[in-house]
Amino acid sequence: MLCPEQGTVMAYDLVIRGGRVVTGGAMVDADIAVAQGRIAAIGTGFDGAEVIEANGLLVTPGGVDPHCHIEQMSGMGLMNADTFETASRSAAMGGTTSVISFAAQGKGQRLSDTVADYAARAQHGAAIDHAFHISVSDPDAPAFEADLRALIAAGHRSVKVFTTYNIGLDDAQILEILRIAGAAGALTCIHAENDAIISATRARLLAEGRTRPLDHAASRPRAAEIEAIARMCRLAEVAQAPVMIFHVSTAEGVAEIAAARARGAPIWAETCPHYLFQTEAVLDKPGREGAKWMCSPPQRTEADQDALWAGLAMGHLQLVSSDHAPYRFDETGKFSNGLDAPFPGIANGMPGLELRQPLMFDAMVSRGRLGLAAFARLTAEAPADLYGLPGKGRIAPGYDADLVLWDPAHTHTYGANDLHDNVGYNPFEGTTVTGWPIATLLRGTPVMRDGAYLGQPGAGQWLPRDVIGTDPADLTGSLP
Ligand code: DUC
Ligand code: ZN
Ligand code: ZN
Repeated sequence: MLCPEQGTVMAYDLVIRGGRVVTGGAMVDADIAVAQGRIAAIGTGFDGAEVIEANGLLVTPGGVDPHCHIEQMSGMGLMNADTFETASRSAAMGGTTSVISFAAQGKGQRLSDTVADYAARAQHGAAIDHAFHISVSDPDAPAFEADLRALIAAGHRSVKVFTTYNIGLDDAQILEILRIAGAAGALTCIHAENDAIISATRARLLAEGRTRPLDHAASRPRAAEIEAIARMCRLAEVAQAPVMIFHVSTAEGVAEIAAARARGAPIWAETCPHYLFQTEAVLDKPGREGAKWMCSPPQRTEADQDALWAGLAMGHLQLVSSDHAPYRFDETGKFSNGLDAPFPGIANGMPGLELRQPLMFDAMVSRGRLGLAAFARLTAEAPADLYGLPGKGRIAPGYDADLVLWDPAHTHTYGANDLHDNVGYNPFEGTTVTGWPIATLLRGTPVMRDGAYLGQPGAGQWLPRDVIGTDPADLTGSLP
């Protein structure tokens, strides 16, 4: 860095020296120079006030997890196990530096109050950078449209709606939200499952005495997802508003999205590690154990896993989020309706914030499925691009120095309770991954180093976001 007054060469604040760096879709052996929390240069021969030696390590952009539930009240009225403080710890330990979580509207609540409430929680506790999806449960709340427009204009550029659960909206309500959000430059994210199919199937199963966690999977037939995805794609087309389909689990769901995108519909979509790496078999455990893996939609089959991977490779799906939804395996979480509650009373979701990056690194980099550049694109660049996060998701001059240093040879077998969230179990217990994050830097400051958490509650920043459009160029993106 040149000091303007003296014309002398100054040291950068930090240099990451000698790593193999993923930048511009390629891998280069280079140093990264950091000044004032941003990447200043990529090259060789830099001088740094502080130097981190990265010989033999891979350097990837800090993970951007675009779908996690943190310190959130669920539709069942249950608080997540994680606060922003504990979720930040878990994220940093797993190589994630930015999250988009939810500001979840209560019935009758003004959206401005909802977002202020969640922003205060995050401001107090978050040690990593964050943004919010505005999760809508009541479009009839006071000042709804004015508040939504104002929040979007202020940089909250995504809205979340459900087609099911007790907070599901009907098609007319979703169309109206698409109209408002699309015109204001926000993306609408949709949990797409057909409510009538689920209600009828659940009622039949319960009448037959089928109440186990495994029966949860049967209660949410794949047709429920397929039908709702197809319908939401059509609504997006009619409204000409951009839509993100959350947590796609079925081959047919991928096909519906591919067909809609081929028609030019402004549709993007994500899947999650539990759909890529697990099947319905995880629910088939003695007693209530299967509740640990209960999520919606449920895990499916190996054929679906293959279709999801193919969908990622071909660009029909653009993102892999964790859908981190943390509930403890006790009366405070999964069993808040009692230890013997039938499956509809058991909280949905599992922890994944800390697992997403290592699981994807192992599959994509160590095992070679799609490769390192695609890993960086899927886990950081694409979520930053699609959700309008300027300065995030890339290792390039001018971007935030959000970096992960990986030891590609380190193997780790997950234990029963080795995550750093507040959940108390690991749904990937027994899985061995190759490739391990040994340092995570947020804006040039280590938040994890050699397995030690270094984050500071409150140091995370809220990320105002750019306008989200329906540019067809953004809809083509197959992986590098
Ligand atoms: N499904 C959701 O839709 N949200 C959170 C967790 C889950 O399993
Ligand atoms: Zn969902
Ligand atoms: Zn979710």
